Amino acid sequence: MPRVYIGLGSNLAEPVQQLQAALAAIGKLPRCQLVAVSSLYASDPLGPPDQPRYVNAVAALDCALTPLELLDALQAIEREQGRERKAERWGPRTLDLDILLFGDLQLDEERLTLPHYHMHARAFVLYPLAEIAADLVLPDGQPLQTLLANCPFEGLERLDGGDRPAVTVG
Ligand code: A4P
Ligand code: MG
Repeated sequence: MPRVYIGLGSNLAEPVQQLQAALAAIGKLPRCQLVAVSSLYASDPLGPPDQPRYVNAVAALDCALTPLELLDALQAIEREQGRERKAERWGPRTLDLDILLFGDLQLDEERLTLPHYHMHARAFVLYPLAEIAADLVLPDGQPLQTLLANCPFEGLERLDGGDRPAVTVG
């Protein structure tokens, strides 16, 4: 089964609880096995600044669904948790579930781009990901540690008070 990484984000209506509810729902997806979850991180909003801070995390899943089946299932969870899609780009949301990586798959389709198009430079994705997959290499051959070395731990706060994941390169 391919190893899949999902980025979770919320900045409305009790974000920590939103992420916990989403993780419980992801844990019940058919033909999938939840294998790891990072700490939760508070993060400064990327996009319009007049919105609350986000809570972000990354989960690892072994998944026998097709990528589009998984996207449908994740969007159903978003809807279930009151996600509204508004015109404003990168505006506040109760829950955002992004498929960051689906094994080594590289895809550029209307509904799905893999790896997720913005993951390479976002601290709120890379640091939680490094907690659960420090040795990961992206499908294009880039080690996660190289991306981390170029992405400052800025505007991020680990909510369990633990140390940030170590960067071993750079
Ligand atoms: N889509 C394409 N590829 C994917 C993928 N790999 N995973 C399509 C999930 N969806 C994918 O997404 C729009 C469409 O992208 C989907 O219908 C799907 O077919 P959306 O969730 O409706 O909209 P969005 O999330 O607002 O758009 P976008 O561009 O994906 O935004 P991002 O990149 O998700 O950024 N700041 C902080 N601190 N933390 C955050 O989590 N998140 C965002 C949203 C902005 N600022 C943030 C955070
Ligand atoms: Mg999204």
